[in-house]
Amino acid sequence: MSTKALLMAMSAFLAMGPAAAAQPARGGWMGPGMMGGGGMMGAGAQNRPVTPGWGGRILNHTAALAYIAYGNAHGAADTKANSVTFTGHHIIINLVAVQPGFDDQTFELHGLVNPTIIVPQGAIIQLNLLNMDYGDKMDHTVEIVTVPPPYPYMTMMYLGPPMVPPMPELPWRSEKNAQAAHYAALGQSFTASTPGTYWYVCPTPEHAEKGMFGQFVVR
Ligand SMILES: [Cu+2]
Repeated sequence: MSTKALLMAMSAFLAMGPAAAAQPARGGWMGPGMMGGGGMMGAGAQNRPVTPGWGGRILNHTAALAYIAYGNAHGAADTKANSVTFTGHHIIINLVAVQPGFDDQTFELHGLVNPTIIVPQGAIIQLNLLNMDYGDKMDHTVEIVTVPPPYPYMTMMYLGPPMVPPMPELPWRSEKNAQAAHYAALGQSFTASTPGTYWYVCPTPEHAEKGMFGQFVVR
């Protein structure tokens, strides 16, 4: 399979897999007070390394690198502004949680840390997350909210109704050796219907407090 075909398969894999299907495409931003039912799994499903059957996708290291390559090949990165700007109506964002070589409690895209993500109003967004982190309490997920930073330790209590609810927590990678490890990935789809400045945030306790968030702009 060519690299391009692999990347195409990868995006379709995340976009259309059962894990994504478990997170139904949403017709627009969630309204105030609508928390969405699919966001959280039971507490027992959190804080553990990825195991088969965790409920989402599992990528090996090669597939994880292909996921990153796809993410870095879409959208226009501006290193100075620390932003990635997307155009078009169907947008796939392959966000990474703690890519090897980057600090704890960060998101990566295009090799940028917590970049401002800019999308056009009305675009259908496939927001994917790959957790490459390793270690106790290094499960991560992402939600999009209107509440600006700074965030407290118990971020989730503070954020209020999200515009895009969190996906289930993605467990940390299966083992310390990054080449041999397996990685959790999930995706969900929504429409960026209302212009404005939002934040994408990891709601795991302490993570946003430590800086795991970025701006998400719809314009
Ligand atoms: Cu996190």
